[in-house]
Amino acid sequence: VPGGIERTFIAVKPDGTQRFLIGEIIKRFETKGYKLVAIKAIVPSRTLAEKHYEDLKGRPFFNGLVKYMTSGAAPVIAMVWEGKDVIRQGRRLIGATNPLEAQPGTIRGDFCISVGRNIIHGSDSFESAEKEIGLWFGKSEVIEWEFGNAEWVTA
Ligand code: DGT
Ligand code: DGI
Repeated sequence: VPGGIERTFIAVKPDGTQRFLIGEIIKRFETKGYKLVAIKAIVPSRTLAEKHYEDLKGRPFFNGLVKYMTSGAAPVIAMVWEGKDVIRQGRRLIGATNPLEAQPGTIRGDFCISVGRNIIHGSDSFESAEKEIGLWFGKSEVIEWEFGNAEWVTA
């Protein structure tokens, strides 16, 4: 439901971790007004990465994408963020998949130049958010908590 409280899966990819962008990315979601309800550093298995990207199976870049996500050269920082319209707003904060089309001011627009090293992932729909949160996190890893200042963020 647009306007509703949603959860989305956001991941800093290994290139974002290598480039010291974890804090910057967390800061953008946090200062926007979203609530971090789960986070972990993880080197995904091949199975997890392939399930995560199953829609892209058959694309010429699929194997390279899975290899880059699973290499272990740096962990993926997997997160769940919660708040009003966070799925669509998250995609807006992230910017277009291809950094050439990502507007300056967006995460990809500000910090990367290559679609194959675009530093961050964000769920693109309610359905993919549900699927991805379930793939990357167990139920007990997602923490329910309330902002003390909620009325100053949402009205
Ligand atoms: P999303 O939001 O993660 O589902 O991705 P979209 O909606 O931005 O893009 P989608 O699902 O239509 O296409 C998947 C990815 O595949 C997209 O990021 C760009 C890439 N892609 C799409 N068409 C082509 C193509 O013809 N050639 C290549 N190399 N890549 C393509
Ligand atoms: O949800 P997004 O990450 O914005 O984009 P997506 O789900 O369409 O694609 C997933 C990832 O696949 C994307 O972040 C980077 C990679 N990718 C997409 N298109 C290409 C690509 N990688 C390469 N090397 N070349 C592509 O054309």
